[in-house]
Amino acid sequence: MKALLAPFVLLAAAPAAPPAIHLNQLGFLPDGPKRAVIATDAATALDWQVVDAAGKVAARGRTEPVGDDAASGDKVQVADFSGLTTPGEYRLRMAGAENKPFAVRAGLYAPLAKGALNFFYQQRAGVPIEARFAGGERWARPAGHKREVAACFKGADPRGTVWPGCDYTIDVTGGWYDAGDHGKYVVNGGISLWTLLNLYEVTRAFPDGSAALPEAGNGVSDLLDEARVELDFLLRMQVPEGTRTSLPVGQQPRDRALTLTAVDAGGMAHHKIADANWTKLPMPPHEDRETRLLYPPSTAATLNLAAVAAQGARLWRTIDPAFAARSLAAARRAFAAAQRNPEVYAATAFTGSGGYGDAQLADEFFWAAAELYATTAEAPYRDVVTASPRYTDTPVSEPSWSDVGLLGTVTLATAPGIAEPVAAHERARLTALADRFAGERAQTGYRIPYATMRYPWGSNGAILNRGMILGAAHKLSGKAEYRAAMIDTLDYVLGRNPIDQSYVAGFGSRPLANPHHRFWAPSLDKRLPGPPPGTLSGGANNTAFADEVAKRSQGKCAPQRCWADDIGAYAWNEVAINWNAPLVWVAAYVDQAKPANP
Ligand code: 9MR
Repeated sequence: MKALLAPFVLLAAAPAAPPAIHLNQLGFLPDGPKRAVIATDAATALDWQVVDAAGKVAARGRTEPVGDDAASGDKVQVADFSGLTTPGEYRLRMAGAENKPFAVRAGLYAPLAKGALNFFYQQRAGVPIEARFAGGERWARPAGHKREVAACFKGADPRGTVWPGCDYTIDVTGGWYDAGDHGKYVVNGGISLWTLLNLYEVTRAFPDGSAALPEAGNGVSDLLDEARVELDFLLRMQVPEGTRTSLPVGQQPRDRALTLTAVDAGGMAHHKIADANWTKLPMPPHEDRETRLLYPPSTAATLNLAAVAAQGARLWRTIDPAFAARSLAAARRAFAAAQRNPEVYAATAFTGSGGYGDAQLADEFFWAAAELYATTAEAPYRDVVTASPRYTDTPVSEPSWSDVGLLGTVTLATAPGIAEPVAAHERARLTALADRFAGERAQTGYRIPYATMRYPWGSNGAILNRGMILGAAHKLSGKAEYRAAMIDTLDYVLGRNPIDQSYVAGFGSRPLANPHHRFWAPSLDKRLPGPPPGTLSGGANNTAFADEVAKRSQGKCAPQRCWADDIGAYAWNEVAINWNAPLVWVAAYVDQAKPANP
């Protein structure tokens, strides 16, 4: 008996792996939900305690077992301590595990929102980045691409299409660099700018003087000041009136030279201004000596310009009427140019920059028409909206740079002055989508409104864009559930994920440190700074193992684990304006919103 029992006792006594506690490393709002997700092999519920800074137990309870979660590869349980509302600094303890301290505090998200907005200042092209606005000397740098007067790509591209070039140059100085590269893309500038402008429309966040910007104190909202940097640039990207050039019309095979047709391209927008060849890392923007070229106009870029220029026109109408009028005129011209050239798909064979190619433009037409309608109340724009297939479909996913119809929906549902049948129609579609997202949480182990096994490039941006949709729905209804589900998106990016990672630099106990960026690159050159606080990583991606770091994990990582804090991991760990923008939106909205009160 003794002999049999001994090994059994040994086995039972072998220490089980302690549970891994994952929670928002920044902390929780006193009146917000508070949940940790626990990865553990334990078969039964675990007792937990929340202890305060003095070691006193402030809350206790038992976890709720959830089970195996395919997106993380974890077996998970949930500890819910939402009942803890007293501000303080706490730790969560259970079964021999304890996490780093987190806060319960009102105003928790104000610094995050401010940092996330400052990312856009730091990405500005054409102006020096000053220590006093950038958070310190280490982030200061001379102006990059200080005077950018560019010519058009001319000659054969790598797939043999021979482009005519153009007989003009354009001064396209300014705007924001897209990401870790120095391209400035109209598609992607559009959704990013829209997101900041929409945050202004919905919340009036960042009044004058509240952000760290050269323009703070000028009497205009700091959010509008930052947004105008990009809108000024996008307006410059418009093709001069009367320009005839040859462009690819219609869907064409992408593996050979495109057939070009002569068209009137006046009023269209160049797709991008970017380096002719990829530059190596690191590469502070002011040291970039690569040739910069304007790439051919596309219908998608043209509609991005139309949408945000129209949106800007209504927001600056009383603040700067001349600018608003110029913006609206540009939007009208762009929309007309897109109607004249509805099928010029972006050419993507060029080297040196990202493609942002998109074969579906119904959503861009819908979005641009929606913004023009919201600004002008004119029937022809309204008719384009209501005749669009994007008006009657049932949205099931979040907006993205290639799928922008929902941006129009948010505008039509929330902006003043929209005719009631249209506004009501779009409110219903928006809240149905928010309900769907909120409901998806129950299908996920980490309790996020994002139930999928396919994490795309920039999944953190996708998840936060769901947060933005939930926020717009909360603004309309005041439903506490929408705010709670938005907070779930912040909880995820700030550490409630299987790899215990805060994907945001400067926030949380394990923050982002080594994004794919040409200036924030200390792992390549110790003299260069790390990412400034508020910079968001693209996040887990199990759908495109494009870089060398990612390739090593192909077929080996659960979706939420396909990520590394490595500068070489550009498919996982790049930063981008379209991902940081919804972080600003969600953090600023949650900072303002009361649980059941829009
Ligand atoms: O965000 C873009 C993603 O959806 C695409 O799959 C990917 C590959 O084409 O490109 C991403 O955008 C990159 C852009 O092309 C260039 N600047 C950096 C962007 C973020 O990685």
